[in-house]
Amino acid sequence: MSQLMKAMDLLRTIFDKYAGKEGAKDTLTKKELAELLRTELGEPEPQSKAEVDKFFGMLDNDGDGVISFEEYVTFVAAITVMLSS
Ligand SMILES: [Ca+2]
Repeated sequence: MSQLMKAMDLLRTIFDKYAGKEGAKDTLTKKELAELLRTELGEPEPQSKAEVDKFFGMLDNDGDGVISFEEYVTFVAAITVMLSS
């Protein structure tokens, strides 16, 4: 497997790990997103509700109240560009 394939596989694995915690298994709820941010990005705890709402609003492009895999990948790509520039 190429490094890029491995990276994409890892992104999917992390998404599935949190998306499977409650509700639909292929989307992230606000609670699941908060947990992902805290655990995987080392966000300090506790995050304020306003911070989580802000992140959630940035990710939820179609405004359906949950984060799809596509929305999550878009977010990860944006973070990557931010961190490397
Ligand atoms: Ca959405």
